[in-house]
Amino acid sequence: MTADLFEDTPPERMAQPMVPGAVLLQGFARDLQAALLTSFEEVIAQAPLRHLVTPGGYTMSVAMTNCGPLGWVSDRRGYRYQATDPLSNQPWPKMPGAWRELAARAAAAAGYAGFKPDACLVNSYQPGAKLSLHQDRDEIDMSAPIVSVSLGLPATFLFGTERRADKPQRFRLLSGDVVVWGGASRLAYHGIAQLPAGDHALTGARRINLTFRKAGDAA
Ligand code: MD6
Ligand code: FE
Repeated sequence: MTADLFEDTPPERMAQPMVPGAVLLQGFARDLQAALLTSFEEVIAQAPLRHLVTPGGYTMSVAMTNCGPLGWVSDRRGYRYQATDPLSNQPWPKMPGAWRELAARAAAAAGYAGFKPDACLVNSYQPGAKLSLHQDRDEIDMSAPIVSVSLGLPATFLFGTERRADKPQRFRLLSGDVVVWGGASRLAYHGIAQLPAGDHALTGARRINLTFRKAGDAA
């Protein structure tokens, strides 16, 4: 992390604890937004965004794809990580080096040194899309955090506890914000409230989210 990245960000806005183990790094990726979106276009040209079906038979309103050695997929058989894109049976696109480095820097800034993601789930929300409360528990190594980068339209992140019934806290995520999440909060229920209509200078009527994970057991 370099000091000049935050020249115009007051220190108290830099790293906000959300709950124990989870930190909101406001504007951490601000200077990288345009470059991230360029490589986003390259990733989705190789592995198109698609609306996955849940094991229960619902089509997700969020469009998803992946890059990196492993990708998260859902179908009638369940949720899992796999090395190939089921649409092409080819490996997922390479994780851009600048993405991996951003994720590692953000994790370190939040107290999780040595984060080496092997999966990046790419989510695209159009107005009206939402992500219901869920736990991220398909990863093998729960000691690694998850790093989540928001781009484009603002969204409300719902952040609960390990009990689904507990009322979630709400956090507003803006383009360039990074959430790092692990430790005691690693299995907290979370989701994204229905995305309001809007138009963003960089993404138009869309919110893009990149979540970096250590999903597999390879070093
Ligand atoms: C999103 N994010 O922000 C969805 N999961 O679009 C997630 O589901 C998520 O942001 C685990 C950790 C951070 C996240
Ligand atoms: Fe999640």
